[in-house]
Amino acid sequence: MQHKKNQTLGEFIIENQDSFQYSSGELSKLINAIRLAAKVVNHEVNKAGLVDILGKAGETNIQGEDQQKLDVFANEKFINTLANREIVCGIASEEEDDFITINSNDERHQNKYVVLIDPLDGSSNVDVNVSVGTIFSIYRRVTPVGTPVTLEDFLQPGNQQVAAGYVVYGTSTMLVYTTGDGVNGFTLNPAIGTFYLSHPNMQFPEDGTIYSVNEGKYRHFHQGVKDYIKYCQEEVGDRPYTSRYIGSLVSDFHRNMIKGGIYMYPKSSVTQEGKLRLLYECNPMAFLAEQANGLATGGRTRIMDIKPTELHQRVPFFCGSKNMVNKLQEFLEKYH
Ligand code: P6P
Repeated sequence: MQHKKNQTLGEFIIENQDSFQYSSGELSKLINAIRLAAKVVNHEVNKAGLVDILGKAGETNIQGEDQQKLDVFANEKFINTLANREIVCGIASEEEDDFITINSNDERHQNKYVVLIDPLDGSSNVDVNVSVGTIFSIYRRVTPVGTPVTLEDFLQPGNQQVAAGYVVYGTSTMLVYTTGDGVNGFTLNPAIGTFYLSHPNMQFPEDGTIYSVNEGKYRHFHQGVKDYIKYCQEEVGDRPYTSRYIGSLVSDFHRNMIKGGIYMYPKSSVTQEGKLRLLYECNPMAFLAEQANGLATGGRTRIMDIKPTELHQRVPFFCGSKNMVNKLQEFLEKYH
C-alpha cells in the first residue's frame, strides 16, 4: 500500500487499486459512491439542528427502534448512490426489513458486489450533538452472475469481505476503510469537499488503557465480563484503566484504534445475543480491527468466522487492542 502525504482519496484509490485482488475498477467506483454519499449525509448531519431533520420519523425499523429522520435520509442517500453505479447487485441495510435487489439497467444482473450498511449508527445521538457514523461491508456475490441476488449472497462469513469501512461524523468527518491491505483514514476538508489521507496505515496499539462498555448493564453481564471489568478497575500497574463510552460504536472504535482500548457489547440476561448486528456492524468493524493489528471476538469465536443465519442477527461483540481482548478472553474461558 502506497501512502503519500496529503494524497486525496481519489488519488489513493487509483494508486492502490492494483492491490485489490478483484476487478479494481469496480471497487474504485464503489468506494467513490460511498465517498459521495458520505459527503451528502455529512452536510445534513452537520446542520441537523437547523432543519426539520431531527427527531423521530414516526416509523420503527425491523429492530423495533424508532427511526430518526436522519436515519431514513442517510439510508436513502447510500442506497440510491450505490444503486445508480452499475456495480452493486444487492444492498442490505439496518433500516430495511429485507435486502434490496438492484436491477442493473439491462436486467442481466451482471453486477458482482453486495453491500451491507448501517447508514447512521448511533443515530439517537444526533439530537444531542454527539458524533455518529455510517458502517459498510462489501462482498462479491456467491450466486451466479446473471441471476437475481439471493439471501445467500448476504449471509457470508465476515472472512469473505472484500472491503469494509466507516464514516465518522465527528469534530471532523473521516472515511476509514480497508480492502484487506491495511487500514487508512481520510479526513474531509469541508471547504472543498475533498477527503485527504490523514491517517495512513492505522494500527491498534497492542496494549491500551481504555475500556468501553455500558456499565449501566453490569449486573446483567456474564460473570467473566464482570470479572474483566473489575480487573480494569483494580489499582495495579497501569490500571485502573479509563472508562470511555460514547454510545456510538464508530466513535468508540475510532478512538480506541488511535489510543488503544477495548470495546465491549456483551450478551446479557436482557439481550440474550447482545445488541450489535453481525452483518453490518460487527463484521466490518472486525475486518478493520484485524487489518489494524487488533482482534474481534464474540467471546467464543472469531467474529469473522461466524456463519450468519439471518440478515439482522445479533452477536456479542468484543473488539480492540490485541492484548486487552486476549486478557478478556482469559476471564471468559474461566467459566466455559
Ligand atoms: P447502548 C447505537 O445504537 C449502537 O448500535 C452502537 O453504536 C453503540 O455502541 C450501542 O448501540 C449503544 O447501545 O445499549 O449502550 O445504548
